[in-house]
Amino acid sequence: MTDTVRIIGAPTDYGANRRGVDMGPSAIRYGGLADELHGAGLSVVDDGDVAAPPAEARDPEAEAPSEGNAKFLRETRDVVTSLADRVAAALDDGETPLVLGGDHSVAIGSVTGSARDAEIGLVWFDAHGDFNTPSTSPSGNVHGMPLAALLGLGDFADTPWANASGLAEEHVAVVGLRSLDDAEREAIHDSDVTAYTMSDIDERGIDAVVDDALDVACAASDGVHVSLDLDWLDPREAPGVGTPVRGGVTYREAHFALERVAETDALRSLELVEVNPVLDEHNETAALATELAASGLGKRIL
Ligand code: 4U7
Ligand code: MN
Ligand code: MN
Ligand code: MN
Repeated sequence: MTDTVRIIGAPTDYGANRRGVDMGPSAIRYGGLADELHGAGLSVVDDGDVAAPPAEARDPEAEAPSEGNAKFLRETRDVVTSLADRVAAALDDGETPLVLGGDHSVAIGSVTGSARDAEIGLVWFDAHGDFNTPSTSPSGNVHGMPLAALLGLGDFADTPWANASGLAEEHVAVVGLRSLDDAEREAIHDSDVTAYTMSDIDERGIDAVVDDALDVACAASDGVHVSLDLDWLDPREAPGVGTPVRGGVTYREAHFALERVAETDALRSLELVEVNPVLDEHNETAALATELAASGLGKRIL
């Protein structure tokens, strides 16, 4: 990565059924992001937010993409398209994009932008697989679908704004799984994505699992995008998320994992998603997100 980090906010809640996660970028900035990154010895520029108008402001007559029961797909498409351009522009200018969500559907844009004219790997830290498609999703919420979308699975085979990154399943590792819908479990099995559950972490330890995940992603030639869903952590550490699941990684395990990311020297772009200040306690999940970003971007204690 480069010494300058470019913050790009993607304040969406479309993918999470509109519950306050759109305030994530503000909460993370307010939680001290710039100070934390300066403290890690980095230069920081803030590129502001991509436009994400409230759904009510949209023209109900406008043509909507028709992928099954997926909610707010048109709004999601518009946001991820402009986010992809912003991420690609940051990389063109020699800066490291740091995307702040918003719900996890924004990863479609982050990965697409990061993969423009490049072969990238992906590490996805999450309690969930995010492997649903519009036909399999029990909720219709696109934040449960971004990996399937990026890989062009199911209905997403015909969705060029989502599936055009060229991301290869072989270069994707998902870490920390503990909540999968039945169809997701099957789809992950049928794919060439490498998936590590919380049981893998229990059994082998965070270091072995994260090292293996990074090996998978670092096999791509042009670096790695890291997507960090804050619900990866245990809800005791990160209460401010929309879909908490008990039994997640600890504060120390999360820092350790992000420190390992920095040590690879392969980090191309990073994102922090699913922070919901409405559900948070004294902004602690947002503050935690700032700390983890600093670890991922190279902060060292000694
Ligand atoms: B997140 C869920 F059904 N699988 O699809 C779904 F359990 O980005 C949850 O990882 C998705 O937070 C969680 O709605 C999406 C549900
Ligand atoms: Mn999740
Ligand atoms: Mn997620
Ligand atoms: Mn969530």
